[in-house]
Amino acid sequence: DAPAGPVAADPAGLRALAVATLDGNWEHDHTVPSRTLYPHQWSWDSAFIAIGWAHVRPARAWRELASLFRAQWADGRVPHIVFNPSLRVGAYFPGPEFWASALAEGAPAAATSGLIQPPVHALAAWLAYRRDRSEAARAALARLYPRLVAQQRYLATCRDVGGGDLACIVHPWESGLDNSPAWDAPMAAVRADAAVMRAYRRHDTVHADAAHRPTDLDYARYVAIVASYRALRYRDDDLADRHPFLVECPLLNAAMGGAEQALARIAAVVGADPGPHRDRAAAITEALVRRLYDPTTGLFHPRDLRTGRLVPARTALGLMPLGLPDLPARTAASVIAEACSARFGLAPRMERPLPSHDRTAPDFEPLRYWRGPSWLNLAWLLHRGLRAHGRPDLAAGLRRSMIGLVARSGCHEYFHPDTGAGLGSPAFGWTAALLLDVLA
Ligand code: 9YW
Repeated sequence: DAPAGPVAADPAGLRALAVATLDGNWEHDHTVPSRTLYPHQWSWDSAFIAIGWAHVRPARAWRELASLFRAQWADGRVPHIVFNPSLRVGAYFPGPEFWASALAEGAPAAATSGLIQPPVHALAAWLAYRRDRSEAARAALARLYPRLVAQQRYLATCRDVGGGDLACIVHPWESGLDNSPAWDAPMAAVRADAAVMRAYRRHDTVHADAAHRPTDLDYARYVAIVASYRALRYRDDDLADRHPFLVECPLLNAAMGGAEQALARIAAVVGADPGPHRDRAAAITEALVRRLYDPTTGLFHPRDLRTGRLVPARTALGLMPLGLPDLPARTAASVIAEACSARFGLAPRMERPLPSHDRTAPDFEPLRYWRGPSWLNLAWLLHRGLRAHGRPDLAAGLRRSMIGLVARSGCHEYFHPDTGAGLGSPAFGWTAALLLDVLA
């Protein structure tokens, strides 16, 4: 369904479209990812969205992060969804009644999920501060700092199930890339019956084409994994002995390393010691290379802690550690070479947008969510990595491709990896926010 013409032809028009999208999704103290599909507050969406707000309404960037961290649990976890109590029951599945966070020790007053998402918030706070060095911004940053530190501590302790200085995810939703082919192998071991889903009503398939979304069997497994975690009130002790899904994800750990880099900078502003943050960033980078890099593919891969093996799928997740500036030069070079291969098609003049999965793989699906379509947050993270590793030519190509997607199709949730047509929800928060960042 090609549009009649470009949605916006020049940077000013694009900027106006992005700001209107964010304004439309603003909800008293946070921004919803999408009015239709995702009407509550999502964790990593809020971080990306704060980066966008910092360019146009900086006070909202700080409110966005502050409202999310108000829902932080006593153990430091930042929940992946914070529910808006004023929405009707059933506005989203799985809703607050499904998570039952109130039963868990240390949960906040607000109803939340019990899972996490990639910790890109310290980076967002740092980028927001770089644009807005007002006294109010410094105060907001100082209030956030201990909460960001607690978020990292949670990941580095409660979630280091493998004992190798990396955090594990206990659910595919925690990766942010729900149905990535990266999770197929670990998910296949999760016992679930598609009939489980008859007890629930999925909400996503009402607003989006079911053929673009995870399958009912995926959802049955998602529900089964949450049920296992929820049964012990989201406690993290003995996960190795009892939990059905435990995986070290390259994106989540790259974000955790990047957060320590950002915290070192924030510490210097708020009068704390940057040294321990730098040390932890170095340790996480080293652990990522040691545990998740495969020299035979030249990419990073998730490690399934239930089997001890790397997951063979080559997905865009495997490119994300490029965001770590201290990645050894040879490792960075091989990741960049893979990104430039036919699998991902990165180039100074890109013919097609960056896909979320290897285009040449038999399970590449151009329409289904994280199994092929192009997403602006992954492109944005890779764009940062390319700049950090001295490839402004490739970064410029990726930036042009990101801008071209929105110019052609608007602020969609994701895009067709061949045609660039808009897919998923229209008026999607992080697409608008990250576009504003690359346009600046
Ligand atoms: C769902 C809100 C969230 C994102 C995730 C994305 C999706 C929820 O939407 O998850 O219903 O599938 O996978 O990364 O934070 O935008």
